[in-house]
Amino acid sequence: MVTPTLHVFSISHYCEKARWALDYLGHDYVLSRLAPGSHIKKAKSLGLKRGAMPFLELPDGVIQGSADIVSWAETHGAGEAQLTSPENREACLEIEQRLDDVAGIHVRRFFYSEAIVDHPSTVLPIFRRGLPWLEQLKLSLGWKVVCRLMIKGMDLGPTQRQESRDKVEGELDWLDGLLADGRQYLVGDRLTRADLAAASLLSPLALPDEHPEYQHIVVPPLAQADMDRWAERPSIRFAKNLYKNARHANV
Ligand SMILES: N[C@@H](CCC(=O)N[C@@H](CS)C(=O)NCC(=O)O)C(=O)O
Repeated sequence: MVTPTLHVFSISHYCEKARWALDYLGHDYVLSRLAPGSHIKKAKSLGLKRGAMPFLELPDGVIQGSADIVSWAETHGAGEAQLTSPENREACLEIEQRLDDVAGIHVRRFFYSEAIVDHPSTVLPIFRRGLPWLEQLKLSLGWKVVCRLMIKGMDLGPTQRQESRDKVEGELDWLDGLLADGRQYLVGDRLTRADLAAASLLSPLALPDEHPEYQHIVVPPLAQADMDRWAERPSIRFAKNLYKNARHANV
């Protein structure tokens, strides 16, 4: 049997969600870190219309998008572990979808609106992490262009930073509200994909020690000040705890 390949950007929290699900459910897979630009070529070579990462290359096709990869990981699980039950699946998917559509997008825009716009050289090392040396070289030479495309593609800037910061705060309020009754997991009494989604998509704010890629990430000063303010919020503590208890890094 051919081992699946998970194609990722090292920095991407959506990629981390898919990777965590594969790890948690005991899948054997090859991790392929790609550089921005090369990811589009790879996606096209696999017959995908868009480059959006992550995608999982299988012997008989390709699955794009973290939620669909988590679903594949669930139905093809190697062991006993599960990330939903028939009873809670709908509730988990609803929470995950909201996290994907709001927190995921605005955490990223909040971070990049400062990091890529004002401190682009600090972001290059994490994108270069684990790439073959020739890819590292090409990425370093093309970094200015990549940053320009990211600024345009994700609509980054100081006003946008503030807008996304407000959205992030709103989503932290929502999660804090869910956690206010002292529950250990977002849905039911066992870890589910809703928890994985929350923890991975908040990981750029929580920076858990167990994150497989963020050990040397550089946080720009405005983001750091917000993250210091948010550090004791239940949602951020929840993300950190989940990493500590359920993320066994596969670096
Ligand atoms: N909802 C999607 C979001 C995927 C996404 O936005 N991926 C970004 C990286 S964080 C990407 O690959 N952007 C580059 C592109 O689309 O070409 C998922 O959960 O996988």
